Amino acid sequence: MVTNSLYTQFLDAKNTGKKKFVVLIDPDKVRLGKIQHVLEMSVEAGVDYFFIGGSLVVNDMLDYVLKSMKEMCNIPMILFPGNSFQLSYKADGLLFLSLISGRNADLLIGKHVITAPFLKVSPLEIISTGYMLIDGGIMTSVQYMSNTNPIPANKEDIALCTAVAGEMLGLKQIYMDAGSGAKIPISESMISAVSGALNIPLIIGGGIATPEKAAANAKAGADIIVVGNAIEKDPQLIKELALAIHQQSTTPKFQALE
Ligand code: 1GP
Repeated sequence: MVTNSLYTQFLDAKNTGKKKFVVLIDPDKVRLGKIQHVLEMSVEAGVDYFFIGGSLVVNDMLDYVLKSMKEMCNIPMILFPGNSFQLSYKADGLLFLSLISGRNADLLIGKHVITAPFLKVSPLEIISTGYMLIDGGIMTSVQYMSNTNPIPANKEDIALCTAVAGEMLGLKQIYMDAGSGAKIPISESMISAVSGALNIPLIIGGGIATPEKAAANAKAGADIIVVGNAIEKDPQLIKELALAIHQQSTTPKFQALE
């Protein structure tokens, strides 16, 4: 049961230095036997949220997957839609993504205009999110499907200015993503540069495959870490990833004074 709004939870976590761990579920790749195992491990490990989505969802499994997940656990489920068809009222929230690293007008504002009337009357919590693709050393599905160029991995200044512009435009959080299955995840140095300039939560994902990298990202300033691919391959990783990320939570200053 979600008590606070999801975004309030994200902001509180950022302001108190609590690091959050998100498991990404691609509804297309879900087999219900396996998902049950992933959910059990997630509950045990203290996973904070699920993101549900994929760049290209081929099967119409979304409602069914969400319904089954809800029956099995109460970790909040947030849609991370690859396109406007990936909508279900069975989730708790939706990342309303504007692809601010690209110059594809449709993904900056076009799709949003089309989906706005449906989302306005939906029970979902809509969280506006500046979505930034960073080059991950391989052509990812999201890069191909969005028809945009990612920000080069070594151009920290471009990433920083893009994220700050997103915050100034009023977007509520920034999601920097190297894309699912990225060969090279986003560098700690880029995370640190961007995080230092933002007052809103920073989500990092794409190609994170080890607890060490997840911890390093959190230490560098990521507030929320997303892992999908590595968990699909080895669900046992969930526990180690959760521990590595949560251990990077810092004690809030006011508590340290007590
Ligand atoms: C992709 O950030 C997510 O959008 C997660 O990426 O599947 O590579 O972990 P992975």
